[in-house]
Amino acid sequence: MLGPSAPGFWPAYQQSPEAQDGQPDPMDRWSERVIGGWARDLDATALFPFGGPPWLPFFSWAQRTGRIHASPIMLLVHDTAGLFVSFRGALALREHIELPEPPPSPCATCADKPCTSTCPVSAFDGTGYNVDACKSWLHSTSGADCMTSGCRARRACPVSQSHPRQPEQSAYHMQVFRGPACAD
Ligand code: B12
Repeated sequence: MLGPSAPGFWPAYQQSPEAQDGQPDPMDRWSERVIGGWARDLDATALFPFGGPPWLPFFSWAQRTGRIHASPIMLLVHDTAGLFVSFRGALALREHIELPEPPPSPCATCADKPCTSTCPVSAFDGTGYNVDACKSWLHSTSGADCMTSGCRARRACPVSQSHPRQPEQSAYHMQVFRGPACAD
Protein backbone atom coordinates (compact mmCIF):
# COMPACT_ATOMS: atom_id res chain seq x y z
CA MET A 1 0.00 0.00 0.00
CA LEU A 2 1.44 3.34 -1.03
CA GLY A 3 0.91 6.66 0.70
CA PRO A 4 2.53 10.08 0.48
CA SER A 5 5.79 10.57 2.34
CA ALA A 6 5.98 13.95 4.10
CA PRO A 7 7.28 16.57 3.72
CA GLY A 8 8.68 15.77 0.24
CA PHE A 9 5.52 14.50 -1.41
CA TRP A 10 3.64 17.79 -1.76
CA PRO A 11 6.42 19.90 -3.39
CA ALA A 12 7.28 17.00 -5.74
CA TYR A 13 3.64 16.56 -6.72
CA GLN A 14 3.30 20.30 -7.35
CA GLN A 15 5.98 20.01 -10.06
CA SER A 16 4.02 17.32 -11.92
CA PRO A 17 2.14 17.95 -15.19
CA GLU A 18 -1.13 16.83 -13.56
CA ALA A 19 -0.87 19.45 -10.78
CA GLN A 20 -0.40 22.17 -13.37
CA ASP A 21 -2.72 21.27 -16.27
CA GLY A 22 -5.96 22.59 -14.77
CA GLN A 23 -7.86 19.39 -15.61
CA PRO A 24 -10.10 17.55 -13.08
CA ASP A 25 -8.80 15.07 -10.47
CA PRO A 26 -5.10 15.94 -10.78
CA MET A 27 -3.90 13.84 -7.86
CA ASP A 28 -5.80 10.75 -8.95
CA ARG A 29 -4.35 11.11 -12.46
CA TRP A 30 -0.87 11.60 -10.94
CA SER A 31 -1.37 8.40 -8.93
CA GLU A 32 -2.44 6.42 -11.99
CA ARG A 33 0.58 7.58 -13.97
CA VAL A 34 3.23 7.14 -11.28
CA ILE A 35 1.96 3.98 -9.57
CA GLY A 36 0.88 2.56 -12.94
CA GLY A 37 4.48 3.00 -14.13
CA TRP A 38 5.86 1.21 -11.08
CA ALA A 39 3.38 -1.61 -11.65
CA ARG A 40 4.60 -2.08 -15.22
CA ASP A 41 8.26 -2.08 -14.07
CA LEU A 42 7.54 -4.63 -11.32
CA ASP A 43 5.11 -6.81 -13.26
CA ALA A 44 2.53 -5.97 -10.59
CA THR A 45 -1.08 -4.79 -10.74
CA ALA A 46 -1.86 -1.23 -9.72
CA LEU A 47 -4.91 -0.76 -7.47
CA PHE A 48 -6.42 2.57 -6.48
CA PRO A 49 -8.62 3.82 -3.61
CA PHE A 50 -10.63 6.08 -5.95
CA GLY A 51 -12.68 5.37 -9.06
CA GLY A 52 -15.65 3.75 -7.24
CA PRO A 53 -18.25 2.91 -6.32
CA PRO A 54 -17.64 0.08 -5.86
CA TRP A 55 -14.55 1.00 -3.83
CA LEU A 56 -11.67 -1.38 -3.30
CA PRO A 57 -11.43 -2.17 0.44
CA PHE A 58 -8.42 -0.02 1.34
CA PHE A 59 -9.62 0.39 4.94
CA SER A 60 -9.64 -3.39 5.50
CA TRP A 61 -6.40 -3.92 3.56
CA ALA A 62 -4.71 -1.22 5.64
CA GLN A 63 -5.63 -3.00 8.86
CA ARG A 64 -4.32 -6.28 7.45
CA THR A 65 -0.85 -4.73 7.04
CA GLY A 66 -0.65 -4.82 10.86
CA ARG A 67 0.97 -1.40 10.78
CA ILE A 68 -2.26 0.58 10.39
CA HIS A 69 -5.13 0.37 12.86
CA ALA A 70 -8.65 1.67 13.45
CA SER A 71 -8.36 4.68 15.79
CA PRO A 72 -10.97 5.52 18.48
CA ILE A 73 -12.65 7.83 15.93
CA MET A 74 -12.62 5.06 13.30
CA LEU A 75 -10.24 6.79 10.96
CA LEU A 76 -7.08 4.82 10.27
CA VAL A 77 -3.94 5.50 12.31
CA HIS A 78 -0.30 4.67 11.44
CA ASP A 79 2.71 4.42 13.72
CA THR A 80 4.54 7.40 12.16
CA ALA A 81 1.92 9.29 10.08
CA GLY A 82 -0.76 9.01 12.79
CA LEU A 83 -4.26 9.97 11.62
CA PHE A 84 -2.72 11.60 8.53
CA VAL A 85 -2.16 8.18 6.96
CA SER A 86 -3.70 7.95 3.50
CA PHE A 87 -3.18 6.07 0.26
CA ARG A 88 -2.55 6.93 -3.35
CA GLY A 89 -2.66 3.30 -4.43
CA ALA A 90 -1.43 -0.24 -3.87
CA LEU A 91 0.62 -2.76 -5.82
CA ALA A 92 -0.53 -6.39 -6.06
CA LEU A 93 2.76 -8.30 -6.36
CA ARG A 94 3.18 -11.79 -7.75
CA GLU A 95 5.58 -12.85 -5.03
CA HIS A 96 5.30 -12.82 -1.24
CA ILE A 97 7.60 -10.35 0.52
CA GLU A 98 8.72 -10.74 4.12
CA LEU A 99 7.94 -7.72 6.28
CA PRO A 100 9.31 -6.77 9.70
CA GLU A 101 7.12 -7.36 12.75
CA PRO A 102 4.67 -4.41 12.85
CA PRO A 103 4.63 -2.06 15.84
CA PRO A 104 1.49 -1.91 18.04
CA SER A 105 -1.20 0.72 17.50
CA PRO A 106 -0.05 4.09 18.87
CA CYS A 107 -3.58 4.51 20.31
CA ALA A 108 -2.90 1.70 22.80
CA THR A 109 -0.59 3.96 24.82
CA CYS A 110 -2.30 7.29 24.08
CA ALA A 111 -3.76 8.38 27.42
CA ASP A 112 -5.69 11.50 26.43
CA LYS A 113 -7.00 10.42 23.02
CA PRO A 114 -7.44 14.07 21.92
CA CYS A 115 -8.88 12.95 18.56
CA THR A 116 -12.10 11.98 20.38
CA SER A 117 -12.81 15.48 21.74
CA THR A 118 -11.31 17.92 19.24
CA CYS A 119 -13.81 17.94 16.37
CA PRO A 120 -15.75 21.23 16.71
CA VAL A 121 -19.02 19.56 15.64
CA SER A 122 -18.43 16.15 17.27
CA ALA A 123 -18.65 14.47 13.87
CA PHE A 124 -16.92 11.33 15.18
CA ASP A 125 -18.77 9.48 17.94
CA GLY A 126 -16.63 6.35 17.85
CA THR A 127 -19.11 4.34 15.81
CA GLY A 128 -19.70 6.49 12.75
CA TYR A 129 -18.92 9.75 11.03
CA ASN A 130 -21.49 12.56 10.73
CA VAL A 131 -20.58 13.72 7.23
CA ASP A 132 -23.38 16.33 7.07
CA ALA A 133 -22.28 18.02 10.33
CA CYS A 134 -18.66 18.05 9.15
CA LYS A 135 -19.48 19.50 5.74
CA SER A 136 -21.84 22.17 7.16
CA TRP A 137 -19.04 23.31 9.47
CA LEU A 138 -16.57 23.38 6.60
CA HIS A 139 -18.95 25.60 4.63
CA SER A 140 -19.23 28.08 7.54
CA THR A 141 -16.78 30.87 8.32
CA SER A 142 -15.87 29.09 11.56
CA GLY A 143 -14.66 26.10 9.57
CA ALA A 144 -11.83 28.04 7.95
CA ASP A 145 -9.22 26.51 10.26
CA CYS A 146 -10.19 22.92 9.28
CA MET A 147 -10.30 23.99 5.63
CA THR A 148 -6.85 25.57 5.52
CA SER A 149 -4.91 23.39 7.97
CA GLY A 150 -6.78 20.08 7.75
CA CYS A 151 -9.24 18.15 9.90
CA ARG A 152 -8.76 19.20 13.53
CA ALA A 153 -9.33 15.69 14.87
CA ARG A 154 -6.63 14.26 12.60
CA ARG A 155 -4.24 17.07 13.55
CA ALA A 156 -4.86 16.48 17.27
CA CYS A 157 -3.31 13.00 17.10
CA PRO A 158 0.05 13.19 18.96
CA VAL A 159 1.64 11.07 16.23
CA SER A 160 0.24 13.33 13.45
CA GLN A 161 1.73 16.33 15.26
CA SER A 162 5.26 15.06 14.74
CA HIS A 163 4.53 14.09 11.11
CA PRO A 164 5.74 16.86 8.77
CA ARG A 165 2.69 16.95 6.49
CA GLN A 166 2.31 20.23 4.61
CA PRO A 167 -0.84 22.25 5.47
CA GLU A 168 -1.22 22.97 1.73
CA GLN A 169 -1.66 19.25 1.13
CA SER A 170 -4.42 19.07 3.75
CA ALA A 171 -6.06 22.19 2.31
CA TYR A 172 -6.16 20.58 -1.13
CA HIS A 173 -7.91 17.46 0.21
CA MET A 174 -10.33 19.43 2.38
CA GLN A 175 -11.32 21.49 -0.65
CA VAL A 176 -11.92 18.37 -2.75
CA PHE A 177 -13.87 16.75 0.09
CA ARG A 178 -16.04 19.81 0.90
CA GLY A 179 -16.71 20.92 -2.65
CA PRO A 180 -17.04 24.50 -3.86
CA ALA A 181 -18.10 27.21 -1.42
CA CYS A 182 -21.68 28.57 -1.66
CA ALA A 183 -21.95 31.54 -3.97
CA ASP A 184 -23.68 33.96 -1.58
C1 B12 B 1 -16.41 6.70 0.66
C2 B12 B 1 -15.22 7.31 1.37
C3 B12 B 1 -15.46 8.45 2.13
C4 B12 B 1 -16.83 9.08 2.29
C5 B12 B 1 -17.70 8.37 3.32
C6 B12 B 1 -17.05 8.01 4.64
C7 B12 B 1 -18.05 7.57 5.70
N1 B12 B 1 -19.30 7.80 5.57
O1 B12 B 1 -17.61 7.03 6.69
C8 B12 B 1 -16.49 10.54 2.61
C9 B12 B 1 -16.52 11.30 1.29
C10 B12 B 1 -17.40 11.25 3.59
C11 B12 B 1 -15.05 10.40 3.11
C12 B12 B 1 -14.42 11.40 3.79
C13 B12 B 1 -13.08 11.38 4.12
N2 B12 B 1 -12.20 10.42 3.84
CO1 B12 B 1 -12.68 8.80 2.98
N3 B12 B 1 -12.90 7.34 1.87
C14 B12 B 1 -13.92 6.76 1.25
C15 B12 B 1 -13.45 5.61 0.35
C16 B12 B 1 -13.29 6.18 -1.07
C17 B12 B 1 -14.33 4.38 0.27
C18 B12 B 1 -14.65 3.70 1.62
C19 B12 B 1 -15.47 2.46 1.33
O2 B12 B 1 -16.66 2.54 1.35
N4 B12 B 1 -14.78 1.36 0.99
C20 B12 B 1 -15.44 0.11 0.58
C21 B12 B 1 -15.55 -0.85 1.75
C22 B12 B 1 -16.36 -2.11 1.45
O3 B12 B 1 -14.26 -1.33 2.03
P1 B12 B 1 -13.56 -1.03 3.41
O4 B12 B 1 -13.39 0.45 3.53
O5 B12 B 1 -12.34 -1.87 3.60
O6 B12 B 1 -14.70 -1.54 4.38
C23 B12 B 1 -14.45 -1.88 5.63
C24 B12 B 1 -14.25 -0.69 6.52
O7 B12 B 1 -15.11 0.36 6.12
C25 B12 B 1 -14.58 -1.34 7.81
N5 B12 B 1 -15.27 -0.49 8.72
C26 B12 B 1 -16.37 0.22 8.56
N6 B12 B 1 -16.74 0.76 9.71
C27 B12 B 1 -15.84 0.35 10.58
C28 B12 B 1 -15.76 0.57 11.93
C29 B12 B 1 -14.72 -0.02 12.62
C30 B12 B 1 -14.69 0.12 14.07
C31 B12 B 1 -13.74 -0.78 11.96
C32 B12 B 1 -12.59 -1.36 12.71
C33 B12 B 1 -13.85 -1.01 10.62
C34 B12 B 1 -14.91 -0.43 9.96
O8 B12 B 1 -15.45 -2.44 7.55
C35 B12 B 1 -15.67 -2.56 6.19
C36 B12 B 1 -15.82 -3.98 5.76
O9 B12 B 1 -14.67 -4.74 6.04
C37 B12 B 1 -12.06 5.28 1.00
C38 B12 B 1 -11.05 4.68 0.03
C39 B12 B 1 -11.32 3.18 -0.14
N7 B12 B 1 -11.23 2.72 -1.37
O10 B12 B 1 -11.57 2.48 0.81
C40 B12 B 1 -11.63 6.62 1.55
C41 B12 B 1 -10.74 6.74 2.82
C42 B12 B 1 -11.29 5.78 3.86
N8 B12 B 1 -10.96 8.10 3.25
C43 B12 B 1 -9.89 8.67 3.61
C44 B12 B 1 -9.79 10.08 3.89
C45 B12 B 1 -8.40 10.67 3.94
C46 B12 B 1 -10.93 10.85 4.06
C47 B12 B 1 -10.96 12.33 4.50
C48 B12 B 1 -10.09 12.61 5.71
C49 B12 B 1 -10.61 13.20 3.27
C50 B12 B 1 -9.93 14.51 3.55
N9 B12 B 1 -10.63 15.52 3.96
O11 B12 B 1 -8.74 14.60 3.40
C51 B12 B 1 -12.46 12.55 4.79
C52 B12 B 1 -12.80 12.53 6.29
C53 B12 B 1 -13.34 13.84 6.72
C54 B12 B 1 -12.41 14.68 7.49
N10 B12 B 1 -12.61 14.78 8.77
O12 B12 B 1 -11.51 15.25 6.92
C55 B12 B 1 -8.72 7.72 3.63
C56 B12 B 1 -8.44 7.14 5.04
C57 B12 B 1 -7.74 8.13 5.98
C58 B12 B 1 -7.68 7.62 7.40
N11 B12 B 1 -6.66 8.05 8.12
O13 B12 B 1 -8.52 6.88 7.86
C59 B12 B 1 -9.18 6.66 2.58
C60 B12 B 1 -8.60 5.25 2.81
C61 B12 B 1 -8.81 7.23 1.20
C62 B12 B 1 -7.32 7.35 0.87
N12 B12 B 1 -7.04 7.67 -0.39
O14 B12 B 1 -6.42 7.20 1.65
N13 B12 B 1 -14.50 9.26 2.73
